[in-house]
Amino acid sequence: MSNRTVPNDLSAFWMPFTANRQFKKAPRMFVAAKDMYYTTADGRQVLDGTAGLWCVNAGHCRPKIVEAIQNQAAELDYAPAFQMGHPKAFELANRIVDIAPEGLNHVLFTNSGSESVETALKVALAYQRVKGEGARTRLIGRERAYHGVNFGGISVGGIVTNRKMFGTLLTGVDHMPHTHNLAKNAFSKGLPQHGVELADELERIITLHDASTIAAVIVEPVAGSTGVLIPPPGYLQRLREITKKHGILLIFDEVITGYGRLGTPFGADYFGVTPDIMVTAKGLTNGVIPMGAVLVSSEIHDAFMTGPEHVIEFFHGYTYSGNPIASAAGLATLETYKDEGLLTRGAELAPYFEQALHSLKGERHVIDIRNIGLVGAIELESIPGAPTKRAFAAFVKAFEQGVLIRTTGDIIALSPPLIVEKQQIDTVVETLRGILKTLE
Ligand code: PXG
Ligand code: PLP
Repeated sequence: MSNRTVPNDLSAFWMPFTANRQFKKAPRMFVAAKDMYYTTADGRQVLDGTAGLWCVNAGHCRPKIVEAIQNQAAELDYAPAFQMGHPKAFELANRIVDIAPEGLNHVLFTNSGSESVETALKVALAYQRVKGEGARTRLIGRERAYHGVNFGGISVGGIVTNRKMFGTLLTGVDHMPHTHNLAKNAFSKGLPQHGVELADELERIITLHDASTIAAVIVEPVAGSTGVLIPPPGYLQRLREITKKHGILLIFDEVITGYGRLGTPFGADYFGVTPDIMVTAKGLTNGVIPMGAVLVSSEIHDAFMTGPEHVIEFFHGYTYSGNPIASAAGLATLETYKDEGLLTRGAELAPYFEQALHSLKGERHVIDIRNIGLVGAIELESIPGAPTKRAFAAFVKAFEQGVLIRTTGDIIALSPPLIVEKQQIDTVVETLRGILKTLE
């Protein structure tokens, strides 16, 4: 009994990726949301410049999604995920395949991007083994990559703060270089021109280990969490050619780039490159109910469907894989995207968004501006000896002035819901312009 808390005590919840002591001294709380706006605990409206955490692509509290969740909770709350089914999980898998790049025909459900990454890596390793290529155990990621926070994901990931505390991670992992090059590519509009040759680093790694030891390569088509790193033209095509030539699977982690963020249904569509496995989450359910989906090619799926029919083909899954309420939320989300053309709306708005963002060139501390689809980044020069502080100060000021942005290091990232209007893009940019003039 001695550890009972008072109702509004903030200490029990150890918050994720948050400076807990700083936050709890001056909490920032949302209590409601509608469409493009949050409402704070003190009754202010805050324009959502980040779609929550890159996930609320259709905007907040959309009626169809709310209703689908309410109805599903009252009709079938939970069904066992193993050796049992319910119709909506199958229906949702079909709807995802309908909008996915040609050839990605099968779906495994998870509860997050992190779980989707683990699932994809395990499918890749197991696939090589069922094909009689069990020596292919190596996984190749990339510097500065974010693939969630579980052990596989941080092993192939490349963000040092997310890795260094956690021991030896997975063995047999190598990393390609990231594609960020401020010296050559600063203030590029859309894809930066320099750096396609960085894809050839994969050939170097293959020469070092031999292709016969490598199972898969995983990359984000556009690296999001690390601060929006956009690949040069031809880079992903070249990764596709190299992986194909060597029998290595290519995994796209589309947790951020999926479901319309780049102005196309998936990043694969934007770049015209189809991977063997595609990792998704976030926008699948508009962020409302945790859910992820991993798409795999028929070739991969069919390789498992051999052996006796009573034997489980793939020993993997979660208590909540294809959960009924998550499935209902996913179906209503995909319907909302379709009804409102949201999977391609980003392409119409991208030129306006690009122009608005790049109008901040020349403001104090700004050393780069990047954009693709409805993703933008403004990189600030760090305060010497105090990285992250300048951008974080901008984040707090923006929140106080009614705009939600996201920062990582000294990079401001923007990814508004895909329902954003031009005048709301202006509000975000003009608020930032004012703040940049006042930053230390
Ligand atoms: N892969 C990628 C490419 C991601 O961006 C994950 C996996 C993990 O998903 P979950 O659902 O386990 O968080 C992500 C998540 C940010 C930010 O502000 C980015 C993510 C999550 C939270 C914050 O950059 N990306
Ligand atoms: N830990 C224990 C003790 C479990 O029984 C289970 C699932 O049955 C798990 C972890 C995994 O949980 P989930 O399926 O929700 O990922």
